[in-house]
Amino acid sequence: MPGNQERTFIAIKPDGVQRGLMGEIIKRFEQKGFKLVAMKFQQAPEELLKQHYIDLKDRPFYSGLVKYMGSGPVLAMVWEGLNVVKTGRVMLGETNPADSKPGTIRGDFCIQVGRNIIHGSDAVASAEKEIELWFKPEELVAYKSCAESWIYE
Ligand code: DAT
Ligand code: MG
Repeated sequence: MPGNQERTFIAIKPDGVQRGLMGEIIKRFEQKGFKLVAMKFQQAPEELLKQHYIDLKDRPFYSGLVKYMGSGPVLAMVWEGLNVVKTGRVMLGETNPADSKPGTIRGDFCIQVGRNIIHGSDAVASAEKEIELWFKPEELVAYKSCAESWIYE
């Protein structure tokens, strides 16, 4: 049962928001059976975005990436469930949409790596760091899902 409480940080980037894909993306995580724990719609401050992508600070696309992420509001979310970090990445597709299979979010809805509409944590440890960066502890909502025993055996 504790494995069912793994959490990942998912963010719909400014292009995903502007293109009206929030509902579609939330729907996929909901229908899969994952549980929404937190959600925040915001114009993210530059400092937060720089910190979020700090591991990429030496890459040539870093400043463009931070600018793109700050070019409009983002929808930050925390989703919970068994293997949600890994499965979430599978649902997203590859970093480059050109390599993403149809049926994945990036495979279905975008074309270029610099406009790939969604972020998802790549490991349990980075998920923990990202959740802490984007949310205060009291913004994570504890509740029991009535579907739980129909999703997990
Ligand atoms: P992911 O978002 O799949 O975890 P990442 O962490 O390696 O990928 O990179 C973060 C974001 O940076 C990625 O979603 C899009 C952008 N990016 C990555 N590689 C890029 C590249 N070669 N050119 C332009 N943008 C890139
Ligand atoms: Mg990444």
